[in-house]
Amino acid sequence: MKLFFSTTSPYARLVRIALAEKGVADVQPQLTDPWKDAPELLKANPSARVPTLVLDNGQALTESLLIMLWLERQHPQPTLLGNDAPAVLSTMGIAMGGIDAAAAIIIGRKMTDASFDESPVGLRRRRSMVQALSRLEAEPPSPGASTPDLAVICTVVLVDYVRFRFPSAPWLPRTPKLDALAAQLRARAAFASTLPRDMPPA
Ligand SMILES: N[C@@H](CCC(=O)N[C@@H](CS)C(=O)NCC(=O)O)C(=O)O
Repeated sequence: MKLFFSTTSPYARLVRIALAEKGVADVQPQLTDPWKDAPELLKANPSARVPTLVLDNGQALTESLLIMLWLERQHPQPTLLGNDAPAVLSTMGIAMGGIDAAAAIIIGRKMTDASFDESPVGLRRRRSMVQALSRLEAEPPSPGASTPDLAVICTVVLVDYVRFRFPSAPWLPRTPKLDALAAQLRARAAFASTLPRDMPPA
């Protein structure tokens, strides 16, 4: 299998962590800047977005949540749904909303410039981030003793992405519990090896 990913994408990081936590090793990582429209990525994914996972039979899976759905079906153990799947998915949805909002601001800046942040839509996305982080800080998901579930994975991906993209934003809430959770999970190779960083120069 081949996984198109970038080092900045929180969506690609979700999939990379999920693959690693499930011990799926037969994946060739293909570092790709989706904004450069690499022909191979465009062929596999008409939206030219990462993550895109091309299976051994040539079928391409796109969209992080769909890739993780396939992964959970294909490799049920260890499960990423924890002991209480609806609770895990509910918390995951909050974190995913925060990731979508943060990514929307970064993409919005590409459409206009930093003024996007304080446009009506930009402010709405900020509010989504603030609300998601505040809700998660009030009830942080518990990492438990074994494989972290999708609520934990998604929350940590959100927190690390926010710190990466919005390092000193004064409008963000303080989230000491979430920061501690992210720091704790960094002890796991799946998390440490995928921390967001700028893409290397082409
Ligand atoms: N809903 C998609 C979002 C994927 C996405 O937006 N990826 C970004 C990188 S963070 C991308 O490839 N952007 C290129 C583009 O939008 O043209 C998912 O969950 O996988």
